Amino acid sequence: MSMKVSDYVLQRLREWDVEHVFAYAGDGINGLLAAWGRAENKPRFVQARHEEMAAFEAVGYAKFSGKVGVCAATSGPGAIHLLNGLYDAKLDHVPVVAIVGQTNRSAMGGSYQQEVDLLSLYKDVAADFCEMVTVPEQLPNVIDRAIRTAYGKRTVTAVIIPADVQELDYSPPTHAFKMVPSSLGMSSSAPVPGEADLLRAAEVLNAGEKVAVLVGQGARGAQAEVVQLADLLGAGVAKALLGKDVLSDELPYVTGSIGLLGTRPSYELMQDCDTLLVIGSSFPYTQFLPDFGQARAVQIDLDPFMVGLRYPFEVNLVGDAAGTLRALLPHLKRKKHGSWRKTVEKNTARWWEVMQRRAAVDADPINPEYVVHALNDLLPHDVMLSADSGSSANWYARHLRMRGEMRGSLSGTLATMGPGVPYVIGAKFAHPDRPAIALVGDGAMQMNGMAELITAAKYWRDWQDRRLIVAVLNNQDLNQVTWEMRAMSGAPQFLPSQALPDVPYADFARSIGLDGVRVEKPEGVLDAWQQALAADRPFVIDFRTDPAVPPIPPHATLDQIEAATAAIVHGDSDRTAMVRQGIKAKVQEMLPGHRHRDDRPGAED
Ligand SMILES: Cc1ncc(C[n+]2csc(CCOP(=O)(O)OP(=O)(O)O)c2C)c(N)n1
Ligand SMILES: [Mg+2]
Repeated sequence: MSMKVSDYVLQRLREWDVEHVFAYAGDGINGLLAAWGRAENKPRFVQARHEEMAAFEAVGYAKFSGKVGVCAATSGPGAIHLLNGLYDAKLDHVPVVAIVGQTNRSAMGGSYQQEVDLLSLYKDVAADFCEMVTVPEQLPNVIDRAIRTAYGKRTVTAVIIPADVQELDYSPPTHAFKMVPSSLGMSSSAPVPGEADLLRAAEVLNAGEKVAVLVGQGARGAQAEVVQLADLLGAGVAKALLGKDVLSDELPYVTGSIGLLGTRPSYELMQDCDTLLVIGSSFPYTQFLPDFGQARAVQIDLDPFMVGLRYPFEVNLVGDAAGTLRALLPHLKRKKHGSWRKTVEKNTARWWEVMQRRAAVDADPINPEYVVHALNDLLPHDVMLSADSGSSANWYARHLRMRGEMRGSLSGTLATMGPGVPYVIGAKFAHPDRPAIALVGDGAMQMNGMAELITAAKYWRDWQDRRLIVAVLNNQDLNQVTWEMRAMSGAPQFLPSQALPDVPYADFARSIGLDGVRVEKPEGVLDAWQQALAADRPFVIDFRTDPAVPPIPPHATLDQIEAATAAIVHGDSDRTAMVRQGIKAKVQEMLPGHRHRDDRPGAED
């Protein structure tokens, strides 16, 4: 039997070591589905509930494995559904390849059923490589370039294959005019900037006395070098959200997350430094970086497209983080660890005490900060964590202390709701021997998480470590947005848009063969985590949490506090609880150990 185009596509994916394709069926890819049958399901077809989830699973797989994530969907609606997940990959710089079907070539241009102009639709999300295969000889080139480009540019690429082309007999490109041969694989590459640029960077870093470092996901793999540099320069190190797992929070000079969801010591580090080194981060919020003119700054980034923005850097080094730091370190002069380092460490230690106390504040019924904080002592050293967009991202960013080989991620740049559960499913396919925990709001759970529990129920028996824990922060509110409305526009909570129905998430889990509990009192929190961590299958914990616990930003300004007050005056449905909780949380920051309250204007804490 001759090999069809669809057989060859799967063969080429196997040759690239692609082990899973997160996908959903449809007649635009029927040819591929039949080929999967002939190929004994290699690479493995992982069936999501929805194409957006398939894309998120591919993103989660890529984020936690470092390998390319591959997803597939049918033409028209399937391809459209993939988009949000693909944008998540694009914005977080994760390599993902989408393979999508299209109507037959004979129907193109005929306003045919499910005919959507996919080349135009995918033009932006797969801007670096988006091709339609119309004759067999375009393969393997189109697949090879899609994978190489996704890896090389850490982005999304797309391959569109019309249904009838999938059914054609495969014939390779020949040694002839207008044929494009292709070959497999590519080496890793770790570019290092030239000596002159390294010396310019060293001059800036040596001249300063108060060095702040910001690391992002691009610094993964450069831990040892970052620690060495921080030691040499007596620096403090803050972490962008996607780089939260790059450096251990057990290091006393690591100030934790930065930004709106960040920590106070990271905020202070940037406010007070005279020198800034950014490594592998495109953290977008300039207002959380030092004032212009306050600090001399150097950036290290692998991607020339991503350097030189976010801050007026004096030196933009384009290079691999570890390699560049190794070349830079010999040019750096050791600084005494004076009052700067001590202040950073003191601020950080104080922050963790505040977190402890905030978590201990009573709430009605459960303080969500306690739910997340309590995990710190229980987390397995090799856990894979995800947080959804919503208030859980705050608690993930602020409360969880990374250590050991822990990994964690969320939708950093698109900040989309919905990836929490599919990310950990993707992560489990990358590392079936590691436990995974997703922190998910009830809104995100209703949007995507519940459906994707069905996917977990379908596959958990294949995982050596069967622990996939979904913790739902059931506050019956789209809480993050409720707080944003209060803080930014002084609007009271608008119940028709914000209130969510209560759903028995744990019962639902049990009804599909998983396990779970509902927790309604703080006394049950630790038990529930322990039960979930000892479970022999995926486990859902439905934590009834208080929507009145405020995610106070590290830089909360008087304006925002006033706006929140206005909301209360205008009548907020849950204002009594909200005010009570807000005041209690503020009091924690003023307890002993808070002698050094910031008195700079606009730096209200
Ligand atoms: C797809 C998408 N829709 C809407 C938003 C805006 N948004 C951000 S957080 C949030 C609320 C999330 O609510 P929930 O999941 O219940 O978490 P909570 O904040 O209540 O803990 C919303 C609506 C978004 N980021 N992404
Ligand atoms: Mg909620």
